[in-house]
Amino acid sequence: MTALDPRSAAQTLQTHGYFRLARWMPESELQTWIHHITERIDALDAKTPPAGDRDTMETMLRRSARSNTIIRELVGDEMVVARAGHLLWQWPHVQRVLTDSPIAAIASAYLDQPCVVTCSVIRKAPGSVQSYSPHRDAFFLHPEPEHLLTVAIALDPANGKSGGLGVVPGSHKAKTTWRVTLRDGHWQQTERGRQPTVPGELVAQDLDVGEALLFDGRTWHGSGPNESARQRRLLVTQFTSAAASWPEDSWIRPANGRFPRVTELAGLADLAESAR
Ligand SMILES: O=C(O)CCC(=O)C(=O)O
Repeated sequence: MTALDPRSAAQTLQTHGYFRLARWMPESELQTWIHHITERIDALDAKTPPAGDRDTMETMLRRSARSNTIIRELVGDEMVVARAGHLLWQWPHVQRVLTDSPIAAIASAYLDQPCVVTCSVIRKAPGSVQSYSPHRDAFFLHPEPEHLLTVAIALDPANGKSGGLGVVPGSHKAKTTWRVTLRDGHWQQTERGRQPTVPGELVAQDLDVGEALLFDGRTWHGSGPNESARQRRLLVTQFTSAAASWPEDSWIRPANGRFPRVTELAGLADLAESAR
């Protein structure tokens, strides 16, 4: 395997808007790593009460912005895990990959002092109709300047059949002139700009277990339902730079005025874990 050059990966991100990262963990380590995350999601699922009658996407997302929780969806006649998050960087196994891996190196080459905004597992159970029409993450997350990097690590095969990701290459270059905020139970358009149309075709980025897709927060991407017999889980993390400022109406806000730098996560994760 050729050694990764983080600066060249960052250059590819700058030019094309995305970068595919080959599996870097040895197979046995990868399986153990995924096993730990699976156990933690199962435990979180077991202790998370069902959504109440008054729950809306807004209340569920806001809760998951303050503490790790589970968002479920109906598949067949069963409520199953659709998302666990959004602070999974508190989990030691996740945190290790965000602080000490090629991902950490590329994030540091792409952003000035990367900070973690959100970290969650997005799960599509077999038969899940959960799909994401083409969008930019910068529609939902509004740092100024638009310093945003999304990293999706495949915990299962993520491909056209299982609801894997596609991107529109080169679509990151235009500034984001349309935004939505979470208000009154829904994502609502802000005053800024007109709703844009997708600027090209999605190109499928099939990922095998342990591979990752990194893309700029302005890169258009999307995914379809899971028509395979296996679950599809992506560990999705959004990074910003320490220099970016965040609006007051951001649906996810840092606890102490700014998002934690990657270099600070270890101490914070210890605190979060010992408080459990
Ligand atoms: O999990 C997926 O397939 C896509 C998720 C996504 O695009 C998002 O959360 O912005």
